Amino acid sequence: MNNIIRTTIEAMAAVLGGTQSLHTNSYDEAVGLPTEQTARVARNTQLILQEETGICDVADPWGGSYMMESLTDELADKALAIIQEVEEMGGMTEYINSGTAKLRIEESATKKQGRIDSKQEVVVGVNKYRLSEEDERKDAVDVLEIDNSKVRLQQIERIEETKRDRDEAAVQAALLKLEESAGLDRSTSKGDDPHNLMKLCVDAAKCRCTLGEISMALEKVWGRHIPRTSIVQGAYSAAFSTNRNDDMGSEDEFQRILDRVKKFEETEGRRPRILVAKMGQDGHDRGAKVIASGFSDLGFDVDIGPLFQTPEEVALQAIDSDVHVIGISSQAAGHKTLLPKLKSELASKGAGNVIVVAGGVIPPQDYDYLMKETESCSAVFGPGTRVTSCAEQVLDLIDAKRK
Ligand code: B12
Repeated sequence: MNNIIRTTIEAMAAVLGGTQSLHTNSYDEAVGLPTEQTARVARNTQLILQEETGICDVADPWGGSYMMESLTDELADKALAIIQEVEEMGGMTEYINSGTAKLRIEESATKKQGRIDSKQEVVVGVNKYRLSEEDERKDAVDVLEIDNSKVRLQQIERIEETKRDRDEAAVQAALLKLEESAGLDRSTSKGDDPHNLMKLCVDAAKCRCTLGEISMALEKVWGRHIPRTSIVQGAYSAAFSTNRNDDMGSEDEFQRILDRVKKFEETEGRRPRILVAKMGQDGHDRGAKVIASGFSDLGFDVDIGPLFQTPEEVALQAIDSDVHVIGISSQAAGHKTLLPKLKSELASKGAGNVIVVAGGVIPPQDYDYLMKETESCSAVFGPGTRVTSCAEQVLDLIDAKRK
């Protein structure tokens, strides 16, 4: 519920800054798709600002405020520094291809997680003023339940129906034009160019080509983008070593885990090893990267799987790398299908002893299904998880297995 207040402040900031287009997220954003009620609250946040406060009647309500003007200046300077870095690398395409854009985002996310976990940055209800577990349960919001197997079947049926009713010759012609245009070695970006890719995509969609077919036509020529997977080193731990005034023992906690990992290495001859993996059609990799970078700073040996793996591929990679733990990051609601599948893949390959933990956007009402009913993972770490405390729990799980 605190998110309603956060969204109001963010929306106000946008309006006061002169935004012309505004989207407000629902307060259950981090636990699932919005329900009708939460979507209405998000929409009404805008309406209240627009129709009850009068802040839209003034062009620049903060104009002349020293604080706002200097913050705006600071923001512009920092943005210009990034733009300059991009230019120096030869433009945005190069910046992306070199992996720098992704790295900068991941660095920033890891630093932010470090600041929150070390309590340098307060998030009310998350790292300060937390409710007891019992009160938290009472305060839980109703999360929209999605039956993903049903949705999958419905989507397959819709695609089959679309394919049945369309003009197949027109479809193939439209896809061929796309492929040809993708193969040209000149720019087609001018709107009146008959080979303009955007225009050809719109034409293809009008013939009812599916998104998969459209992207496959381009993939035939361009191949598939494979993002670099790297760990951001030192960004997470930095927040703990700079927060020396902390009275909550975060630095001690960090050191305690490092010592525990060191001890593990002394007795086992190797460090605890985790494979952080993503399964299914889920492209959200931020949580996985933050966890991988945080665990690495805490002394773990960390492997990262590529995006879009199948449960079988994850099981094989885990066996190949001889990991103690597989950490699955799930944000796109595939957890109830993919985690049980991973468990059976591991069992069928004789690797049922590998510990599986999961994290991400997993509604609390699914925890029992995953941990008890299907026993497909030993722990679930949802949004707001402190990397330090989940690393400790993972070490507990490994220790329990060793005994
Ligand atoms: C950023 C974001 C995106 C970015 C992703 C960029 C990227 N490279 O990751 C973009 C804009 C591309 C995107 C796209 C989409 N998104 Co999105 N996205 C988000 C958002 C706002 C934040 C996720 C995030 O990065 N959080 C920051 C990280 C650090 O937090 P975290 O992942 O929760 O991880 C923490 C814990 O969960 C835990 N954890 C996570 N993983 C693991 C793993 C282990 C092993 C452990 C121990 C712990 C752990 O520890 C972390 C630290 O505390 C969420 C909503 C939200 N507020 O969470 C929606 C959300 C995940 N997206 C959603 C949707 C629907 C989509 C789209 C389908 C939208 C669309 N129609 O196109 C697409 C799908 C893209 C795809 N192919 O998968 C939904 C998913 C709904 C659901 N699960 O039912 C969400 C929940 C928003 C919503 N409420 O509607 N998205």
